[in-house]
Amino acid sequence: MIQRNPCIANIKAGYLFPEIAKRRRDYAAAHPETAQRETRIISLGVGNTTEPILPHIGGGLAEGARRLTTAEGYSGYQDEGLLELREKIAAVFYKNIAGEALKPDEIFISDGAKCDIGRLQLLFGAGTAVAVQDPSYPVYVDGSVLIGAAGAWQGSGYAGISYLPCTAENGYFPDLSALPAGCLFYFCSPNNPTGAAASRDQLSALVKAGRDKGVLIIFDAAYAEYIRDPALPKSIYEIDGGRECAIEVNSFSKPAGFTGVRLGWTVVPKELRYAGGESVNADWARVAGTVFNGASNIAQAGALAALDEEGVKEMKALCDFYLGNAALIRDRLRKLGIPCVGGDNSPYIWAQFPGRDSWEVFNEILEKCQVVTTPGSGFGPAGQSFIRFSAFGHRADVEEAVRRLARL
Ligand code: PL4
Repeated sequence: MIQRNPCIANIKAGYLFPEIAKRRRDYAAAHPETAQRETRIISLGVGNTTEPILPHIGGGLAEGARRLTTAEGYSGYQDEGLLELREKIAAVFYKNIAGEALKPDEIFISDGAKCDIGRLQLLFGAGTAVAVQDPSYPVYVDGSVLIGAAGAWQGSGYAGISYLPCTAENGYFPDLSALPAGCLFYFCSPNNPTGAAASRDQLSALVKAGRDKGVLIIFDAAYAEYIRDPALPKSIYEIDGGRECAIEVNSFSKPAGFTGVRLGWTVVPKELRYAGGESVNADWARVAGTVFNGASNIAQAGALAALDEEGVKEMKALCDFYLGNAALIRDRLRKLGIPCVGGDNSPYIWAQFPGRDSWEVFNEILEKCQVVTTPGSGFGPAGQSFIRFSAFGHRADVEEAVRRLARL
């Protein structure tokens, strides 16, 4: 018989979000009253968009689908993504970057940020030292385990991963002196799950540490369009030197409601080199061209519409809507005396329940309020005692959920 990839044996059973979905199903099965409207379960758990795609962007998607039915408009594989889309992403999302404008061949269209985070690990392989913000989006760590860059679970973390705590004490920004030289460092801003958006000074320190220590940063900017404070950078390339040390992944999922449409992009600047001097950009073109067959043409047509003036307004309106939900959640938690951060430049609120176990608090909120959340410990050891509240939800559901939180 064929041997199993030994790395799979290292990964803990149950990826965080399916585990939450399972607990929700189990609770519903044991409580038939949750089938009633008044007692139904409301999810502030997974960060999944709920609102319809807005008309201009939706029109782009519909027109993209229609064109495929015509002889003049039909297109097949679009491996590296439409040139027009790559140019428009550079012009709209990267107009404030330091130095020269991004070139289309530095922007790779994908089917979403998560998919590229997984594929990017092929560039570095099994021997790579990996560091993460702790807590962080689980894909960085779980993907590293699957590719063999990290070893077995050791009680509170995986062997071979450097967890850099991001806590109330350090303002949810890690101590960069603990960053190992020559590692791959996953950094997310605005952060999932803490909601912290790094300042210009913090990102300048990150870029300096990256360059001084020969660290390659994977900068996850999936929530950049939620930044409302104009002083906060939306891209690592707004910082001088960012192009020499960082790959950036991003997505239309959260600003345009494309979680189910699937469209993202990855920026790999030409300046990026490995220790041996080889081009990371050239390798990524080779790797992505081998294991990925291009994003949906319909999704790309939608993304083009999202980058029109009207589409940009729609993306802002959608993010503002979810930020309105975030404010409702944060204000209610604060009124209840539960310490929390985030929700101002991000759709996540990070709430602390000192001395408690995250899963125990998750269960209590589910049982007393019929509200699903995400336990902070699922994002890393420093997430213990925290709960993440997601602001993705219908307004009426969020209002009802925050009313119920008074039962805690
Ligand atoms: C649940 C920091 C959510 N099944 O949609 P994509 O692939 O372009 O972006 C995914 C993504 C990338 N980067 C960050 C993210 O937070 C996310 C989405 N995270 C969450 O609740 O944390 C959805 C998670 C989904 C999953 O496993 O990713």
